[in-house]
Amino acid sequence: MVKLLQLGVLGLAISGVSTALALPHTDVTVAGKHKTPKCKGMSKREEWRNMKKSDQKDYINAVRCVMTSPAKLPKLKELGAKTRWDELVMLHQVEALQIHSTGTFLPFHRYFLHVQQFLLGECGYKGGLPWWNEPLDAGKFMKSPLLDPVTGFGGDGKGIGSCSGGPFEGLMVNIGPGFTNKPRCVNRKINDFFSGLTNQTYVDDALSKPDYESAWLAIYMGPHLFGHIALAMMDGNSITSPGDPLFFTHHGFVDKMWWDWQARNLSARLTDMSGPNAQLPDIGFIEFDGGIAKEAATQGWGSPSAAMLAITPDPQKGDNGPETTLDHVMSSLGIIPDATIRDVMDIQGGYLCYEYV
Ligand SMILES: *[C@@H]1O[C@H](CO)[C@@H](O)[C@H](O)[C@H]1NC(C)=O
Ligand SMILES: *[C@@H]1O[C@H](CO)[C@@H](O)[C@H](O)[C@H]1NC(C)=O
Ligand SMILES: [Cu+2]
Repeated sequence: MVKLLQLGVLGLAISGVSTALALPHTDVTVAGKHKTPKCKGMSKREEWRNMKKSDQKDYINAVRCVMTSPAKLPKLKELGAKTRWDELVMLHQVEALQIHSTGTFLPFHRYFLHVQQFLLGECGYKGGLPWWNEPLDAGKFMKSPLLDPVTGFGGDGKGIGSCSGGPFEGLMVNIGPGFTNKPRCVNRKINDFFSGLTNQTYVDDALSKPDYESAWLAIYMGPHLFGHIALAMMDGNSITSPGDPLFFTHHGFVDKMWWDWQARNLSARLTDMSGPNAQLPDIGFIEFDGGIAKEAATQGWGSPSAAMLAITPDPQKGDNGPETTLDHVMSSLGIIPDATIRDVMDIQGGYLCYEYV
């Protein structure tokens, strides 16, 4: 432990020096400011409370539009998707056992936000995605401007079904919980003990990790998980929590942590990828006891149907083995074209063009 800590401090000291030495790489400047000629327009991801009121409104209206636009993809409609938003949630549901507790967790969710942005674009939204700086609200999510019932994403869930109300009042999500599909309101239940654990201490801990293997695990088991438990979005369900639009601001925070970690040693970390590409049957979700089969019962989410399995991508596609590589192919089940992990390693690499501000 002590050894690791010392190494961490040493790593930071070295990092200051080497950034200065890295100047000859013309496409890399200091501390996360990564300029690349591959991006023409740069999408700005602003922290929610720094956005203009009118931009916040545009974003919420675009989300409502996706939630009320009819589903388009025949295979997803057959499985129960009624809206474009349902298709997005179903993508996360179908692939749930290969995108959580795995090396693909961070790249897939980066791609998933890109898919969400594409769908918002169908509704005419041209702005960037908001992200949520959760440490600012640690221990007091209840009072966060994001949970404002009028100007935010609706509030803490109320009454039967824990509906969030606010801008999503009356809208239904038809995917979930788990591998079942039942219409539900946007719902959540805030717990400010767990929101306290989204504080800077755990963010800093994750950012100090020396390699991707330890970084994804620390992000996943730390701030990512604490935020999910604190919000209990969509019945607190790990498989279909993206039904609640707040999911995407939480995952903006998660994605930014990965990018901030990458930016500390960009030359090495634009290619650092590892970890399993699917859950191990005996382990399942690492945050729960028991393997995949036991969790299906204890978490009450059941198992994917045969029809669902028939459209589930091969988690080893591109990897040709059980280990996640840069060639790993990510699929959105036809919402947008497939992409590889290599495509999303750099948020300004051409396939993606955005910055956190
Ligand atoms: C960046 O990563 C490379 C490869 O792991 C390593 O050799 C180098 O020392 C790292 N630089 C810093 C500043 O940590
Ligand atoms: C974060 O929460 C942990 C656990 O309650 C606590 O030990 C730590 O001091 C907190 N850090 C900050 C920066 O508040
Ligand atoms: Cu997820």
